[in-house]
Amino acid sequence: RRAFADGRAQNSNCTEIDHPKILITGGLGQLGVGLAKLLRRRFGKNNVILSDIRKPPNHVYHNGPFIFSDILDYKNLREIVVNNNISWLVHYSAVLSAVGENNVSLAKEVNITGLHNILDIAAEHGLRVFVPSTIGAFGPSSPRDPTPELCVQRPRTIYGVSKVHAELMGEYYHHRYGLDFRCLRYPGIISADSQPGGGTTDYAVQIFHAAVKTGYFECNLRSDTRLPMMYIDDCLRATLEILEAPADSLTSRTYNINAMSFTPQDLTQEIQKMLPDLKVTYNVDPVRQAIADSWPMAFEDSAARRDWGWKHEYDLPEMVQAMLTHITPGNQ
Ligand code: AKB
Repeated sequence: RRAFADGRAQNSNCTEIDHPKILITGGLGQLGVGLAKLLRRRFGKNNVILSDIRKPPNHVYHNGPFIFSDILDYKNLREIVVNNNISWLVHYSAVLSAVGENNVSLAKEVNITGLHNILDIAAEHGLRVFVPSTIGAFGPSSPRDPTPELCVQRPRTIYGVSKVHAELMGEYYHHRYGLDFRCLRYPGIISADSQPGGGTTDYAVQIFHAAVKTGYFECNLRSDTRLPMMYIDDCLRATLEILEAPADSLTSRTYNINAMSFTPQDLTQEIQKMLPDLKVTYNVDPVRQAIADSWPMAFEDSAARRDWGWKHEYDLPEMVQAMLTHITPGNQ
């Protein structure tokens, strides 16, 4: 079932690269719907299939193809790839850091077994595959300010361990089978229209909704916890850029990408410039705090800037402005 040939010769067809047929797994998480919108604008509505195991809200059905796909069901996944002539796969299904610590077996299943299915099917069918990694792939023994591309990676969460595994497996399949594996290590992503689920950086999204709705927010990280963050538009554009980058421009298959770093206190002060009545108190969650204390404070991303021209557009003030423009009391 898992045997596949060297994928190097497959998918070299120019038409497939110019007009890829793309499958996004875990499509109803924080990033899938936004990425589908961006990719559909670029490659055509019907060439981007969003998938998940949950039933989406109506607007998702209206915006383009959506199908059921369970990454733990190898046959189902393979059928989807074959029946839809998929050439690129964006693998967004994952259990995030805080939820993973509460359910290690689920995280192992989704983040490790699910990834194996994705890589095997991608190698078997010569797909280009994008898998996000994260600042969470580093740990307390990694240099934290800034964290370089190549350094000690000994994360202390199952999420981080599974993401290091994904980086290594993807790179191994690239060298062993010619799999076109591409990976970005995302910072915490800040988005207005979609909510993150179960991460350590979630506070940086929740604070905006609370600020607009009630003017009060209880933060579960210490006020001085500095972490790398990125506005969703930058994250999705980076993803499109690495997907489209010519293979010969890539000196690595896994890149850090960086935009800004801030603490809850910095973020509060920036939001208070527009919403001066915002009040923030702190009630630290020890699990999340221990995770955050082991993660990078800032990310070094010169390789992405050099190899494929990565450049972020949103720093803290622009991000706060964009978030408060999108989140109004009516669209909570
Ligand atoms: C999390 O907090 O778990 C994620 C991440 C930084 O990967 N947002």
